[in-house]
Amino acid sequence: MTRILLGFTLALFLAGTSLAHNGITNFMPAWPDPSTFVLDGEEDDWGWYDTDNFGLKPEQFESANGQHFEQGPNPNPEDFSASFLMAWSPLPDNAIYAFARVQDDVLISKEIKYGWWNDEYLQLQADFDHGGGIYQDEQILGYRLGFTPIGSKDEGGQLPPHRDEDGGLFQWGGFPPVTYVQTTILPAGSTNLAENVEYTYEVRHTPYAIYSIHGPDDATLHINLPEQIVHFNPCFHDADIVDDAQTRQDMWTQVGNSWMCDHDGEVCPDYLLVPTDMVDPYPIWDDSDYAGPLGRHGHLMGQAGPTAVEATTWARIKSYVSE
Ligand SMILES: [Ca+2]
Ligand SMILES: [Ca+2]
Ligand SMILES: [Ca+2]
Ligand SMILES: [Ca+2]
Repeated sequence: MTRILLGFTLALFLAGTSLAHNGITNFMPAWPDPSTFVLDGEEDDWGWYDTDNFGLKPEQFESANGQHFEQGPNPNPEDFSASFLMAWSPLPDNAIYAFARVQDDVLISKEIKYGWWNDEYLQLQADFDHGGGIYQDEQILGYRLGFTPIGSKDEGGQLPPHRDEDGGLFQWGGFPPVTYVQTTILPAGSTNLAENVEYTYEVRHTPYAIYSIHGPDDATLHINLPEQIVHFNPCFHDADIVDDAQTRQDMWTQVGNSWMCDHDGEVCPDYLLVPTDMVDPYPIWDDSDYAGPLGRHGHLMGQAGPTAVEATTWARIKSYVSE
C-alpha cells in the first residue's frame, strides 16, 4: 500500500500552481482502516482525524442566501454553526466518508420528502472526476446528494431534482450499497420547532464519475486514488422560519462562493486526496450491522457495491501506479 508522508505531499502540492477553479484547495485524508468506521452518527471513530489540517471549521462557512448573506464567516453561532470532516478510501473499499455536526437555534423539520429547501439539510455536491460542467438537471457531469437530520436515517439520501413520483430510478444512489447514512439529534426526540438543538450526519458514499438517472447500470464508478483532485463541496441549509423559508433561510457553505458547486463543477472547491499510513491489506468496511433504509431500489444494487469494483478496475490502478 502506498505510504507517503503527509507533509511531503502537502509541500509538493503547495509549491505547484493552484489548480482550484474557485481558488480553494482542501485536503482530504485517507481513512487509515475502514474496519474502524462505525455508522452511528457519533464522532468517536474519527479520533484519528487531524481536524486542524483537514476539517472545515465553523469560521470557514459563510451564508450564500438568507438572513446572514454577505455577513462573512460564522457571523451568528447561536443561530447556526457547523463543522465538517471528510475522508476517502482506496480500493477495495473505495468510499467517501463524511461527518458533520451542527448547532442550530430553531429546528425546522417538516421532513416533507423532496421539500429539502424548506428544511434543515446537508447537501454533498460532487464532481468526483474533476471534469467540470453543468450538472444540475441530468446529473451526468456531477451530482448532489442530500440528507435531512431526522428523516434520512429512515428514508436514505436524496438526489435532486428528480423524485420517485416521476416514475424513474433516479434516487438509487441515496441507498445502500452506494450511500449509508445515520444521524443524531440532541435533545433526543427533538421535532419540528425544537429550540437550541445539535444534530449530526455521518455518511459513507461510493463515488460515481458519472451518475445516471436511469439507474446503476448506466452509471460509472469513480475510483479514488492518492493525490487525485476531486471537486466537492458540503452545503448546509439552516431553516428557522416556517413560512417563506426559501428566500430567508441561510445556505452555509465554504467561504469563497463555493455554493455554486450545486450546479457546476467548474466552480467547486478542489479536494486533494492525501494518503495516510493505511493498513495493509486494506479492508472493505463491513456493513453487516447496518440497520437503516435499503430503499425500494435496493434490490437492484447487488452488483454495484464496492466489492464489485475490485475485479473490474485493477487494470486502471496498475496503469496509474506504473506511470
Ligand atoms: Ca461514527
Ligand atoms: Ca438557525
Ligand atoms: Ca464529472
Ligand atoms: Ca434551523
